[in-house]
Order: sequence, then structure tokens, then C-alpha cells
Amino acid sequence: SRTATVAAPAIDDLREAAVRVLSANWTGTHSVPSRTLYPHQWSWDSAFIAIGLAGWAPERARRELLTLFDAQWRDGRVPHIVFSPSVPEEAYFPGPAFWRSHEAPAAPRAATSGIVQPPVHALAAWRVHQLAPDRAFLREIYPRLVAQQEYLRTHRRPAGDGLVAIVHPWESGMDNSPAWDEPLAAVPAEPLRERRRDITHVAPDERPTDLDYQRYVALATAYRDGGYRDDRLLDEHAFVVADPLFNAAYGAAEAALADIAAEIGGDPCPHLEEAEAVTRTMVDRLFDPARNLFLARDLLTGKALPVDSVAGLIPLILPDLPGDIADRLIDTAVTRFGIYAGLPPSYAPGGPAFERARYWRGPAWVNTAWLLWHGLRQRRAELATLLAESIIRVTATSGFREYFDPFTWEGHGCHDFGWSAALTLDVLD
Ligand code: 9YW
Repeated sequence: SRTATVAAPAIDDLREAAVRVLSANWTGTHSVPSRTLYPHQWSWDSAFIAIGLAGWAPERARRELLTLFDAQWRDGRVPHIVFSPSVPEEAYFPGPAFWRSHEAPAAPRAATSGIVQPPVHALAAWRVHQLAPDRAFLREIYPRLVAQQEYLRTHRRPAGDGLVAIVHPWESGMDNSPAWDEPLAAVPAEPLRERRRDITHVAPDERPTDLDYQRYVALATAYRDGGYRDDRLLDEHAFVVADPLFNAAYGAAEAALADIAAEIGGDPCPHLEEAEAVTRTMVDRLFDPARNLFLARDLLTGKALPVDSVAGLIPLILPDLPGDIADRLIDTAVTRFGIYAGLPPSYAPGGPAFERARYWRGPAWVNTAWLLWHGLRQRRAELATLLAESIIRVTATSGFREYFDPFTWEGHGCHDFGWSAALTLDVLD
């Protein structure tokens, strides 16, 4: 069984502990990723958290997603942070006074950031429905999920090659991934006028550097000052990148939307066609046959970014991914990301940028392990089982930490981290 290596009473304790974390992080309308570090609502966190709520609090799971989509912009964009009005500005930087969403014509009533995160929400909505069927919920969320995809399709394909672009490392969800080192080096850094809040909670050598932060803020400032418009990205913006995780999420969302459409009497065909087209484009433009991995591409220079990031394995979630490509990715997952031994590191340990405790530059994260698990379930059930066992063993050993040393499983970052608890629950059930 999945839980063969952890004793039954320990499994019960783990389940109870995960429920306790999710209960403590629930605000009444949504969940915070962490009470200390991340006091607002984060976009892809909410999708993962909804999956973990679905099995025992399905009403909360649906509310989690619907609250997020209540803050969807009129152009369809789903912001990466929805700010809670009751949380003081000083609690998180950059907060609402930085993003100034209300000055943008398409912004919603809630104060939000103006950038997005990987669109894993359709996948989450479908999984919530599978765990706790509710067609009325699907009917309510479906048009909003479609609008989210529509935004990415029409505003975020600047190169016209079918690849969706991110305009900020924060949009990848993997902020300081070594994959962004090269494109980020071309971004002028500006001195930070604000104090970073993250390093008051977590050791600085486990977070992005100050120089990274200066560039993050410079990029976000430029995008904001351009009114969050996307029409001249290739001419005017300093960071425009196609990320394999983001594009795989976009493609898998179309596949999930096809399932949702079929369930509520809609037409799955356009979604299936789009999912197939995305998969073809990704194989064509982002797969590196020498590395047996998908690579990000800098759309400003046209160059592939030759970095062994776990993001390059995530296209396994694409249902149409050709079997031979999937096999090659699985080979990479086993040989360079060591998934027989534990959770996949965010960056392969053999690489020059590897740091075992620094955020997205080596540590293992539960969400990328879960995505890989999800992608392997239909293809290599025995490997998927192994990954589920690893998620369970790591969180049973070290708690629901934000990220983990990929070799020793020592926990890093905040405690009681939402998606670590939520996705552990999902693989337990
Ligand atoms: C930040 C909330 C977010 C995640 C991101 C992760 C980190 C830093 O925390 O972002 O301050 O937004 O990189 O993936 O959604 O958990």
C-alpha cells in the first residue's frame, strides 16, 4: 500500500495534524499559505489547498476557489495575491500600497497584485468535484476558469508561437529558480526602499538574495507603471520567459476544462483541441532531447535556458504527452532528480547552482512532488505510489514545513504551510 513504510497510528496522527493546520489557516472565506510569512490569499496555494480541503470540508474547498475568483480581473487575469483588508500593510511586502491595483481599469473591488501564478485551478476544481461531486459548483466556476485561460491565450502569447509567457519570476511560483538567473541578470537592479519582511521570519540564506529582491521589485514596478498592460511586452518589458511548468499547467487546465465541460453538458472539444495544441507546441519548442527535459525559453533573446529545474518534469501532467517523451522525462526524474530515494529537488543536485537549503535552488517542495505524482499516476503507477509514500514520510518526519532538504528531509521555511498539509492529505486518501 501507499503508506506501507509509515505505521497506521502515525498515519492517523498525520491526517489529524494536516487537518489542524488547514483549520488554523482557514479565515472563514479562504486560507492563508502560512499565518506568519504569507498572511493573504495566494493564487496557486489556494488551488492546492482546495484539493486538501475537498475530502473533509468540501464546502470550504469550493469557497476557497470561489473567493479567489471573486478577485479575478475583468480581463480574466487571476491575481497571484488577493490582499485581506484586515491585515496591516506592514505585515507583507510588497503589499496593496505597492501594487495599487485600484488604479488599473480592469481590476476588481478587492486589492490584489497585478501578476499571475501557474493556472492549476481547473485541475483543482476538477479534483475537488471528483472528491466531493457538486455540479452547481462546476457550473459556477467553469466560465471563470475559461476566462482565466482566455487571458493567458490572448494577452500572454507575445511571440505568437503558442507559448504562454510569464513576465516576472514570481509568476513561475519558483521565484529564485536557477532557471531565471540568466534572464534576470539583464534586469537593472534598483535599491530597495522597503524592508523585506520574509527574512524577519526565515534565515536569509534560505531565501532569495537582496539582489534578487531588488530585481523582483524593479520588474514589478515597471509592469505596474505600464498599467499592467501586456500589449508591448517584447518591446518594453525586461523579463519575458516561457516556463515549462506554467505552460504545462495551462495545457492541463484545458484538459481539465474538457472534463468539466462534459460533466455539465458543455462542449469539451475546443478544450481538447487546445490541450493537444499546447502539448505539441511544448514538445516542439521546449523539449531538449539532449537533456531529456523541458527547458524554459527566454522570449526576448529566443534562447533556451539550459537549467535542470524540476519545472522541466511537470509536462508529465499533460494527458497527450507522447509516451516516448514521457519515458525520457521519467528517466531524468529517476537518474537526475532521484525520485526513488525521496521527493524531487527543485533543482538537480549535480548542477552548479545547487544549494540544498535555499528556497527554489535545491530544496524539495510538496507541490511539485504532487504534480509529478499526478502526472505519473496514469503512466507509471508504481513510481507514483513511491512518490506518494515519500510525501507521507517526509511530512511525517519533519512536519508541514514549506520546503525540505532533499537528502536529509530537514524542514526549512515556515511551519504549518498550507499546501504541504493539503497535498499530504490528498495522497493519504
Ligand atoms: C512570495 C506563497 C508563495 C508561493 C510561491 C513561493 C512564495 C514568495 O510563497 O512566493 O512572497 O510570494 O515562491 O510559489 O505561492 O506560498
